[in-house]
Amino acid sequence: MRRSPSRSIPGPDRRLFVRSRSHRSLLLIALAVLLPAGIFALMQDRDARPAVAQSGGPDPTGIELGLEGIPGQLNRSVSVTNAGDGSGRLFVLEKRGTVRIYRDEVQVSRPFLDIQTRVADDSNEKGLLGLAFHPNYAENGYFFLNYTAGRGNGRTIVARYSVSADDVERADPDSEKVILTIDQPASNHNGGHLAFGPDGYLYIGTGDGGRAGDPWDNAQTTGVLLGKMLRIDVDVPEEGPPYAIPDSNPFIEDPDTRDEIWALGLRNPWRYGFDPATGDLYIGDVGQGALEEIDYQSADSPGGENYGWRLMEGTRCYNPGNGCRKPGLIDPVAEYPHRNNDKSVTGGLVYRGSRYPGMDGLYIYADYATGRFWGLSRDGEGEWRNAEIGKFNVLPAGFGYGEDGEMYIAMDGGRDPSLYRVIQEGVEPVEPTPGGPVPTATSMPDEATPTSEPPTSWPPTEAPPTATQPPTAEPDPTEWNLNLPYLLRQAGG
Ligand SMILES: [Ca+2]
Ligand SMILES: [Ca+2]
Repeated sequence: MRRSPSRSIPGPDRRLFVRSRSHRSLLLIALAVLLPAGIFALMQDRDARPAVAQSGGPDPTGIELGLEGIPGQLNRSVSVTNAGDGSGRLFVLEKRGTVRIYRDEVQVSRPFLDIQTRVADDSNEKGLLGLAFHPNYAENGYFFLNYTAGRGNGRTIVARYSVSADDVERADPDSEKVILTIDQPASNHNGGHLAFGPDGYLYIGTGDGGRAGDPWDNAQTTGVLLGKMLRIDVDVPEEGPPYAIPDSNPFIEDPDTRDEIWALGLRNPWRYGFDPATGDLYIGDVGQGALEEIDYQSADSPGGENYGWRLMEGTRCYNPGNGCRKPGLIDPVAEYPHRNNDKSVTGGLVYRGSRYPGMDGLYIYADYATGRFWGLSRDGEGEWRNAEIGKFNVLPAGFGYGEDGEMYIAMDGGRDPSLYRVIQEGVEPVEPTPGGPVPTATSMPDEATPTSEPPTSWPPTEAPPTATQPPTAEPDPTEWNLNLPYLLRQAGG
């Protein structure tokens, strides 16, 4: 049944602005001192979208990416992010249903959250897939999860959780408030990522529902939430509906289109992210059998983009095989073919750290199956440039920022290390200046897992990767990524 968020709720833009203005001002002052300008931009009032990106970024040609491993035991880690609370901690998602903390790049032994009993990960694309902390987490303790529940086809659940009242290293597993549920018609293509935009709204990427070729035409069907980018307002009164529709959503006047929809025509937007300096959105949309693509949306976009699937796969007609183009379809800004085992794009992020100024403004993304990385940016004329910048023996599953603006990547597969920090090979890093963000000790040091090894540069000791959880579903030959053991063998080289 169609959810009908109360349109009588006052306009979300105005309400949040008024309600939290004083808190926000204090927070902004504190953050202005603590955080690099890029992260600060993310915290701006939602009414003030960031300025449009100036075109021009580093030429990816000639940039050599490096990865520095951060030791720790992770089981199928798929995402990494920070809480924006000044603690400097990293939070890593494990697909089976746990969230783990790294403090000062050292793994804390106890999980932040364990909801394995609620999460169904009985096939490879199911599980605990996305995590986003509320922009005001430091004040309200809220964070949001995207996971699948129920065996078989199952359903997607987006839910809010809270940190414990008395322990910053523990979330309250009983605090779940379900925000949105989407029934899944097949076990694959569940999207899974979550991200707050610079406007303060929650962006939810949904897959087309699954199987191959979008047999239900979900991505182009505007009456369903599958195959879309959704945009909702979670800052609503506790007693009312769990979310509201932003007044500026593009289809609220269209009775045939769900109000939650921000953009459509996506197949499986497994990972996406906003440039913290500009507010531009980059979406990695996993392709069918031929092309992987990066979709782009400028910060000043009013929404409503149609990224083409299943009419098109990348820049080619898919269904129909000819004459698929119709007005308004948006081509990707970069694509790559299935070749040399490249099979599934993991959308990345724009590097905005302070250690490698030569990569400032470079969008970095990867192929999950081969560990090949590319850099993407625009030249002074606004033309997109794309180049391979590295290839590593890893399965890149999710990119995230540390609180200091540096970029981290969670790798699937269960090896130690499975978490990496991005560096620029052959370039001496600019060390953080005193007075920069300082991680705050808020727990006893003995809660941290001692590690015997400092972070190691790639390659680490060559222990073969092990599939800790063989998928139970029969691999569909058209759906390569159900076959994890195969990929792990590939990555093991
Ligand atoms: Ca599905
Ligand atoms: Ca597309």
